[in-house]
Amino acid sequence: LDAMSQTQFSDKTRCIVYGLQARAVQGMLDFDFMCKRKKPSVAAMVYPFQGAHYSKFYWGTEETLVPVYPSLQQACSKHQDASVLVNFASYRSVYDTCIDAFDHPQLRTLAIIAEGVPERQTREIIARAAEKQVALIGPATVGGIKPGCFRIGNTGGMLDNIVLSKLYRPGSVGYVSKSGGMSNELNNIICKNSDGVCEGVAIGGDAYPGSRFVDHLLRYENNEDCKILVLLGEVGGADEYDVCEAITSGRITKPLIAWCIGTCASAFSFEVQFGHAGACARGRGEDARSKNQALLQAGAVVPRSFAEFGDAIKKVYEGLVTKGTIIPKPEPDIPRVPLDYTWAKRLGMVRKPANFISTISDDRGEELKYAGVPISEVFAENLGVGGVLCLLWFKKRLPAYATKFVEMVLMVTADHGPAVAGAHNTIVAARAGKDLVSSLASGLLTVGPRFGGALDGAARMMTDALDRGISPLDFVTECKKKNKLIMGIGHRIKSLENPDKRVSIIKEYALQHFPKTPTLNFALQVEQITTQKRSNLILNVDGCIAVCFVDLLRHCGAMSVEEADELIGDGCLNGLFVLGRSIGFIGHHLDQKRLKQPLYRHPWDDISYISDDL
Ligand code: Q5B
Repeated sequence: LDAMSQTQFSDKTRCIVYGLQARAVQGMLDFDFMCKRKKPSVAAMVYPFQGAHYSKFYWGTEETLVPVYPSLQQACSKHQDASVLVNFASYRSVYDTCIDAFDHPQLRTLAIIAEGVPERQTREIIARAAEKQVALIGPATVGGIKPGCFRIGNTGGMLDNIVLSKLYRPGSVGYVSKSGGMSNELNNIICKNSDGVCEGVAIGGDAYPGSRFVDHLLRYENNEDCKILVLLGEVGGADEYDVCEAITSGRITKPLIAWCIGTCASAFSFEVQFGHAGACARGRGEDARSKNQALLQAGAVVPRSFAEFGDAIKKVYEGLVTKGTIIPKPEPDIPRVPLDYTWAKRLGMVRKPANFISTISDDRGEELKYAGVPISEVFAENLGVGGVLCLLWFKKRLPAYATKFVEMVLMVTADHGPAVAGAHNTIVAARAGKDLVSSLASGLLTVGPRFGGALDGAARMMTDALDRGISPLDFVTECKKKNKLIMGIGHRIKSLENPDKRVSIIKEYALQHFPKTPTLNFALQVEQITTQKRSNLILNVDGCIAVCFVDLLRHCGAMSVEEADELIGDGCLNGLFVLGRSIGFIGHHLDQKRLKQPLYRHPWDDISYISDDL
């Protein structure tokens, strides 16, 4: 009782918040700002799962940093002006954190928000708090609010509610309730029927609250700014009788308007358990009707029903104004606190152009979607990697022969041994101790016009010649005249004598399954001409995939020729090689790591050191 009676929140009260409760902390800071506090009420936060760091919050329109510490010990030693702990620890860890808090004498009040705290633990916490003279609010509570001074956590609700209930400036009514939800209702009722709230606390709905109605009412009795007391009790427990005793013994002298919720319980033929753990009449006199009767007899103002609660407050308030006990103060300007953008947007008050537009996937709803297709449907319809690629790259569902072709491309391009440029670089990077992503990136950065990156160029050159209607021979001659290599033609090791099996696989599938293959046919005629010059000037794997893909996109029926050409122009064909070969590069990286290969150094005898007079 002593500890509780010493508790007086002021506009200098500072607290430590246990838990990374960013929304609650922002709400407290917004309240502080509205009340024109000089300093934010939250001195620090405690979060044991990360090292010390800062968390960013708004202070009005500006931004401010609140330090976060891994332990209460550190938070307390750095912020010795903090006297309140707002404990958001869950019911699992709340006991340990409270016991820890009792070792820090600077913490004079603990607000315990967690619901479902085991009753045995709550009773131990209460006993330890009494021993250490620490005031408790909760458990299972939203907390409390002292307009103009201090707000515990989310008490009072959203900012618009704070404004509507005028909680940014003090009134003359002190209330205590069990329920956090009903405390919001009280804020509203009191605001409408008097000059507003002086202080309000929700003690929580558990059977063993850390502080009781009478503790807070006695505090309000001793607070000269508080002229009217309000009690909202409920069915269950006998704490209201302590209040009756305090009135009859003269410890409470200020007018008290009281009501116990749950009078409807008598309409049931059995004991009714209301929402709170403690809200069940377990013995005689614990029902709401008996308690209302006792409060009335003790001298409290008890209306006939909850519907008349506001009228009762108004009557008492007006009486005190007439007597001159309360002198209504002029209303200050309604403080403006900038609305958070997300909230304002939800209310339809603001809009802004987005910096990004994205149309291929959406993770916001219940289920991830690829181009509008829910992921469950992707699996139900067995779309496979090929189908997923078509959704994400082309935003189209392509026919089964096409998605199979995509998968074939990924398979044939997956690797071509350790000697090719990209695999070599991957291996060298892996052996230099680099991580997987770096080795992969090193390999991928070699993909270009000579190695693996000739697909886009091949598609462009062949379709351009085909669309212009020139013959394969004229095309080859034209390129020769312009000294231009034909992209997709030629290979370092593959030739007519040493044919590339990958090319035959791709080519044969396309000829067999595609509706039309004009670009492939054109490229094959070009190959006949170039191989006459040198047998390695074959249609290579890049070239073959490229021309087949042009035919696929242009003639699969899912898009127009223009759409297909635009996709190809945007580089999707080289993307196929990059994607496929990433499989191999990752394999080479893992292979080198598995083999514990040392740093690679190129041998001197494999480098021609040529004198500088060149
Ligand atoms: N000549 C690929 O050249 C290579 C000609 C040509 C007309 C051409 C070359 C080339 C275009 C790019 C291309 C993809 C550099 C290749 C790939 C993936 C890979 C790789 C792997 C894998 C090979 C000798 C004579 C010269 C040239 C003429 C050559 N290419 N004429 N059009 N395209 N191709 N790249 O053998 O008169 O004697 O001066 O750049 O499609 O990267 O496995 O290794 O899976 O990893 O070094 O398959 O063809 O021949 O340059 O000495 O030229 O042929 O003008 O004529 P070579 P060069 P001339 S697939």
